[in-house]
Order: sequence, then structure tokens, then C-alpha cells
Amino acid sequence: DSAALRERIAAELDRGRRRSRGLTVGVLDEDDLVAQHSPLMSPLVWDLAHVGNYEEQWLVRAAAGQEALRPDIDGLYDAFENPRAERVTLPLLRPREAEDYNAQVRRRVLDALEHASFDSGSALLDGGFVYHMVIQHEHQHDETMLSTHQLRRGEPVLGVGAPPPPPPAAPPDRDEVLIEAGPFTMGTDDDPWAYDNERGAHTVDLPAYWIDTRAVTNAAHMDFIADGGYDDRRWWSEAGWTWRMRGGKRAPAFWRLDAGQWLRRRFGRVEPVPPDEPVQHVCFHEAEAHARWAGKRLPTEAEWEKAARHDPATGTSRRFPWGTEEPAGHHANLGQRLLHPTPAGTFPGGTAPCGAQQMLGDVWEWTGSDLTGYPGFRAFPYPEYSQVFFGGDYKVLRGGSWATHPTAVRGTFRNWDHPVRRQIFCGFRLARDAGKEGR
Ligand code: AVJ
Ligand code: FE
Repeated sequence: DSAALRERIAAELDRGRRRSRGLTVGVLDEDDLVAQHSPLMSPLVWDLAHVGNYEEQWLVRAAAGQEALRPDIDGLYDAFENPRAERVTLPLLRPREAEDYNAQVRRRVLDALEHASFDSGSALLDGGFVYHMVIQHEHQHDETMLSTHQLRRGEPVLGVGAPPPPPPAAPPDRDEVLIEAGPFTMGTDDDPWAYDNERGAHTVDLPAYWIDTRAVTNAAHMDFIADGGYDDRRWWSEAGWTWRMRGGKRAPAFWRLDAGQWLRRRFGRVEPVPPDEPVQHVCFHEAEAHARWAGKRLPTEAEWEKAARHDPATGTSRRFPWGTEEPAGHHANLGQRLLHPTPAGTFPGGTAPCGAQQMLGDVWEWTGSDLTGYPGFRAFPYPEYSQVFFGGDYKVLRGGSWATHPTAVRGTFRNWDHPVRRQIFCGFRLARDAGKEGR
């Protein structure tokens, strides 16, 4: 009922804001907040006011129909008008001003929420859609802010995260599973959290294929490196080799070799690379080269989604690999509780019907697919969320990472980025054709 939905929305809005503050004003001083830590990222104070401005535009103005509070700053926080590298030069709100602005917006939103109706035939409001969009938007920027923290130089400020989970309770007993040929339902028509690019539900018929039960580990990627993978032109695409040569890349981002041992820098701390964790901070090109070296390939987006959601027993697609239950602590490594991915087998409660583990959480998984709209795609509620990226130089990533909030990911959720990006919390899982014999 709508009282329960109202309560849920207010709680989720609050959770998002606590998280944003915990990544900005709660841990960094003014200089650090306004600084540009990488040309790839915004100053953190930009993200902070941008989420407030987005909330004002969608929840105060569009949803509640109220007058604008600060129309004068819309341009500053428009992601398309201002490339990330230039935002540091804008007359941005200072951290205190951003906080005050965000709080003012939030008060209006909570007032309006009291009277909001979720079943009046408004596509924007029905089922709570626009509120869910704004909640997810803040969490998406929080994950982006974590990438900024990862790139930032200086004293560590994020702590070490929750204690590491116990060693894998049930490591996969097989390396790969066969997904039989046949149709499944991709996308959704009725998920009140789903973005336009996840709609509509449509049938996709796939030939049989094998998919790995776990994401590629650091140990496996060290083998690729040790076998000369970064120097062997055979494994790389044209664009991949150009990327490799131009940057002189020989390992994932944030790795370095020290007296024969691989170390990584994680939020300002240097530590040995844990062999059993999924490899993280590799770009699409590295994932593709590793896959070729292994005699496999990246799954297509449809293959990934079928493995994660399709239940052959019922012929239906699940919202999450484990079913319909909201993600809880035993399902997946999500929500920034840990500050790193975990080995396969750590979350047996999240296993997909096919037997693949940890398809949600841990690392975003690169797929071999370009970002496009599903059949009958309609931009809603604005083309700049996803439509303007269709046909660009983007590869789809699936499944969310340890940094992704549970409300901002599900079996249908689609992320995308340039194939050279690796500051995001991304890794990959391998697949291969099953061939005519079906196995
Ligand atoms: C869907 C994660 C690619 O962060 O660039 C944030 C989400 N859109 N603000 C991004 C988004 C507008 C977007 N991704
Ligand atoms: Fe945004």
C-alpha cells in the first residue's frame, strides 16, 4: 500500500544521503572536496550538489509541481554541459552551501512525499518510479565517488571496511556450467525500479553455451600476465592493442610488482593482491585479451542475463539470481559493506539456478555487447539517461559491484562504460560456445 511505499522511499532517500555524506563532508576537508583528484572524475563537491540538483529537478519540480529553488545552478550541475575535467573550474557551491542546498531540497521532497499518490495514472509517479530513479541516482554517484576515492592520493580516509567474510563456505564444484539452448525472457515490463533501458520484457532464443561459475580471479590474471599475455599481440583486438601500446599497460590499474610479488593500492593502502578474489580494475580490452588467451570469450549481455535470471524449472526470469527476496547480507557482496570483492563461494545463498555464483555484487562484469535499446525502446523519462549513449563507444557491464547499493542493481540492470575505463569496480566472467553437440 502507499503508506508502506512512502515509508520505504523516505528511508531509502535517507540511506542514500548518509552514504553521500560519508564519502564527502564526513571524511574529507574542504580542500580535498573541491580538488580534482583525476581528470576522469568530478571534484567530490560537484557530485554532492549534483545529486541535490537532480533531486530538485525530478522530485520538487517534475513530481511535486513546485517552483524551482535554485534554477540558477542547473547549468553548473548539468553533466552534458560540463565535461568532468572542467568542473573544477566552475563557480560550484562550496561544501557547506551544497549541504544546505541538499537539505533544503530534501525538506521539500519529504513534505511532498506525504501527499504523493502512486497509482493515479502518472507514468512518472506510479509504483514510485521517479522516487526510485532519484534514489538510485544518488547511489550511482556514490559508487562514482568511491572511484574518485580510489584514484585520490593522500592519507586513507575510508577505513578498511567490515571484517572479511569467512573463507568460502561452498566454492563452486564445477568451473563452468552448460546453459541449454532455448528461449528466455530478457528485460522487464513491470519492475517499478527499472530504467527505460531495461524495458520491455522480450523473448531471446540463445544457442547452448558454457558460462563460468565464478568471475576470473586475480590468480588467473597473474597467470595471464606471467604467460606474457600483455605482450602477445594475438590475444588483443586492434583497439585493445592500441590501448595496450599507448599506455604501456602490463597489469590491472593500481597493481605494481614488488620483488616478484604483486601489490595493489586500495583506497590509499598498499597490500598483497589476494589470489582468490575476482580481478578488479581491468578494462574491456584486458578482459577480452584474457578471454582469448584462455580459449574462451566474454558472454554477450543476453547470455549473462539468462545465466543470472532464467529458471528452467518454471521457464520464468527471476528478479535476482536467488529469486525475489530483497538482497540481504547472505545473498551478495553489495552496498559498500566490504571495500573489496570476495572469492567465489562466499555467498552460496546467491547462487543462480544454473549454478553460477556471485553474479550480483563483487565486480561489475564486462560483457561483449554494445549498449543499445531493446526492441520497442522508448526513452523515459529523459533521453539523457541512456538513449543518448546508444551507438556510442560503450560496452555493457552487468551485475553490480561490492560498491553498488542493493536498490541500484537487479538481474535486468544495465551499466555501460568506454572499453578503456578501469577506475570503476569492474572484472569479468568467461563463456564459450557449446558447439553443435550441445556440450
Ligand atoms: C548508468 C552508471 C553509466 O554514472 O554515468 C548518473 C548513471 N546517469 N547520472 C553514470 C548516471 C546520470 C550513469 N551510469
Ligand atoms: Fe548524475
